[in-house]
Order: sequence, then C-alpha cells, then structure tokens
Amino acid sequence: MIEIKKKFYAKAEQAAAEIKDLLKTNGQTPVEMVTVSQLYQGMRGITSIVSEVSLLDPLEGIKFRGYTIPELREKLPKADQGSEPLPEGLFYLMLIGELPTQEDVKVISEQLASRSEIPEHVYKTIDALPMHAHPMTQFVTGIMALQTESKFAKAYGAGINKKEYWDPIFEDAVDLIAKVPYIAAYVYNRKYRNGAPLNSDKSLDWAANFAQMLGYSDPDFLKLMRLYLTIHADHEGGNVSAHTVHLVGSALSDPYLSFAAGMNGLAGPLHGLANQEVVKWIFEMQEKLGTDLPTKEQIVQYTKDTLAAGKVVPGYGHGVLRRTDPRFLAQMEFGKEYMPDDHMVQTVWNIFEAVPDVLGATGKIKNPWPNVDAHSGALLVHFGMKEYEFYTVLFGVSRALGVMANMCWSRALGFPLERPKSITTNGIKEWLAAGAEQGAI
Ligand code: CMX
Repeated sequence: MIEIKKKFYAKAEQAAAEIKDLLKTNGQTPVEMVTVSQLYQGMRGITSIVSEVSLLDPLEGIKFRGYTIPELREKLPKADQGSEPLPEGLFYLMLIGELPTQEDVKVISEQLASRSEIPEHVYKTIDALPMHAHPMTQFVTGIMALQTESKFAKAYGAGINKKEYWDPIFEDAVDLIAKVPYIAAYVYNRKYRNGAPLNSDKSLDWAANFAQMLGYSDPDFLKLMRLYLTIHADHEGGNVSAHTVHLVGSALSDPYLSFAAGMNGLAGPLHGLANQEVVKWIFEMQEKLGTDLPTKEQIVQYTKDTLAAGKVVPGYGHGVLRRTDPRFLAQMEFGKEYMPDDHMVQTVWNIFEAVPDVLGATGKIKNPWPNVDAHSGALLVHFGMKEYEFYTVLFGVSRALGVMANMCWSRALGFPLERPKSITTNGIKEWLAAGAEQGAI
C-alpha cells in the first residue's frame, strides 16, 4: 500500500502543478453561460465542480478515467476463475489514473482485509436503533459511530500542516472502504437473519467476503457482487451522493462525516433509494395483476396509472443521461447469461420494452430510458435477496470507492471550501431590470 500511496501522491503533485499553471493562464476565462431556468432547476447542467475520477457522457454513460463500463468489465483484473472485475481494481484506477495489475489489486484486497476491524461500540450503537429502522438509517448510524476512528480528525486536532492533509485522508479513505461492508452486513444480518454472525473470510476479495458475510455463497452471486460494487462506484461529481461528500469534505469534515452525509443523500427516492422502489413497484404490480409475468400491455397500463397518480416510475429518467444507462445494459447482459428464464428479470426486460414509449409520450420527461436502478434489484431477487429495503445499502458500499478516491484527490489538490452564491427571486428581478435598462437583455 505504501507504494500505491506514494504513486498517488506523485500523480497528485504533478496534477496540482498543472492546475496551478492552468489557473495562472486561464483563471479568468468564462466556462459557460448560466440561465435563470438553471437557477430554479436544481443547477441542472451547470459545470461547477472538478472531479478527477469519473466523467458522465449523456450518450455514452459513465467513464472512469476514460474507460466505459464494457471496457472495465474486460480490462480490470478478475478474481480466480471470475468473469467480473474486482472493484478494488476500479478503486486503484480512480486513484492512480492507470489500469492496475493483478498484483496491485491483490495489495489493495489484502490492505482492506487487514483494516477491517470494527470497534464494538459501532455495533452497539446500531443495536440501540429499533429493528424497524430503515437499513440506510442503521447503516449511516454505524458509519457515524465509526467516526471515532478518523485519523484525519485526530491529526487535525493535533495541528497538522495543511500540506499534509491528504495523508490521513488517504488512510481514512482506505480504512472506511475496508469497514463499510462489515457495517452493511451487520445491518442485514441484524434485520433479516436473526442476528447471524458475520462469517467473514479475510482471504477473499472485498466483494466476495461481503457476499459471504451477507450469507450468500453461490459463486454466481459473488460474480454479481463484484459487478454490482464496480458499476455503482461513481457517476461523476454532481450527483447527490458524490456532490454531498465533496461539499461536506470541503469543510475539512473527515471522510466518515462526509461519507455519512453523502449516504443520507443516497437514501432519497430520486437517487439511490430508487433501486428499492423499482422492486417494490414490480412486486405491487405483480400482486395487483395476480401474475409474476405481466404482459407488455399490462405494464403499459400500470405505468399510465402510476403517472396518473402523480408518482414517478422508478428506475427511469436521469438528470444527465439521455440514453439507456450502460450500467443497466451490463446487468442485462449478466441476467441473460446467468438467469435468462427468471420471471422477475424478464419483467424488467418487458418494462424496458414498454415503458420508454409511455414516458416519451408525456412530452416532458427528458430521458425516458432506464437507469442503473431499473435492473439491479431483480438480479438480487433471483438469488433470494428479496429484502428490497436493503438495496440502497449495497449501492452505498460501492459508492464508498468513488467518493473516497475523489476525496483523496480533493485534499491532495488542496481544493478549498465549496461556497457557491445564492440569490433571491427579487435579486433576479432586479438583475433582469438592470440588464434591460442597459440594453443587455
Ligand atoms: N417518472 C415520472 N416522471 C418523471 C420521471 C419518471 N421516471 N422522470 C422525470 N419525470 C418528470 C419529472 O418529475 C419532471 O416533472 P415536473 O416537470 O412535473 O416536475 C419532468 O419529468 C422533467 O424531468 P426531467 O428533466 O426529465 O428529469 P430531472 O432531471 O428533473 O430528474 C430524475 C431526474 C432521476 C430525478 C427523474 O428522472 C426521476 O424522478 N426518475 C425516477 C427516480 C429514479 O429512478 N431515480 C434514480 C436516478 C439514478 C440514481 O441516481 O440512482
């Protein structure tokens, strides 16, 4: 790990020097115009954050350091006899900007295993919550309790030089990634498996050990976990969870505080919670129609009813994407290979054929195509994980990789406190009036 850490810092130092030059020559160059509509529409499309680890193309989907999802599935190192990438390799790629070797990935897996100990008070804190607390509430509570372990918070308290921030942030980031699967699995076992002990095996890779702690040993489920934890890791900097971690981290809140904040954002139904909503929506449709394989006509009608009731169709639409999410397609490929006859999975594919036309016909939904959340739950249901309230926790475990890699970069590059300007509607009116007077509008 020492070598990876050194390599990371060498890359960051070089990038910091380039950014310094860029700001010297182009610091005052305008990037793009912001419209009044964008101020009211959730800042949609305003380029305002630098995030080095991934970039979202509206048509091609997410690219991690330039690599698409299909390329990652092909090029990242795999576990022995495995067909899906090891998420540890993606963490390396996001951190270093180069594809890792099998040996690099092994070093990370071993480091994660060696840092995975959880202090007893974390589990006790979770145990203080009622059993009916949502898994995301239990997960975030566990992360907050784990904040006692922050090396950055201790170093800051002891008066660390700002040039050294990146070092304890890096250590916290790796520690946090090592520990979150344990907290997640603890929540699952507490809520759904009568408190079954975490049967961890530290010789396994990060995803396989997580699957085992959740009580799943089917080799195909392990493959699914590796795929799942890879594709959910990041989606550039502006989505709610990534942006929240970035924002909170900019106040020099440590990685645990920042990650917990981001997870609260992921728990919203328009973001990560959509994965539970999709399966809930399908289960309710199946129950209402009395079949586990509704026809496309039935799906069309059910979708129209959902819209008429003033609800969103979960798993469809996106703030940036304008085509089918490649993360949906990767999961569809997985489904076609491992469970082509599964009715739940087939229903997801039938929804994919039926729903975009209905959403498109509304004339207002900018992207009628499925996002990552439209598919993930059905694959889990196939393996017996029907407790859909847990799905966003799985998303969160994966998201730790991206937001922590990004946080290492933000502190190594010395990014300052994030503090955009807000305005009132009166302020906008005055602005417009002044512009009209000067003939600018
Ligand atoms: N079902 C019904 N209506 C939808 C819709 C959907 N799936 N997607 C968008 N719309 C509606 C919006 O609510 C908005 O309606 P109003 O004008 O009445 O307010 C209108 O269409 C225009 O929205 P948009 O510009 O196309 O989409 P936004 O960028 O505002 O929102 C998103 C994006 C994801 C919040 C939205 O598509 C949505 O609510 N989808 C369903 C929830 C979901 O799947 N979220 C997960 C996204 C991926 C992730 O982060 O994990």
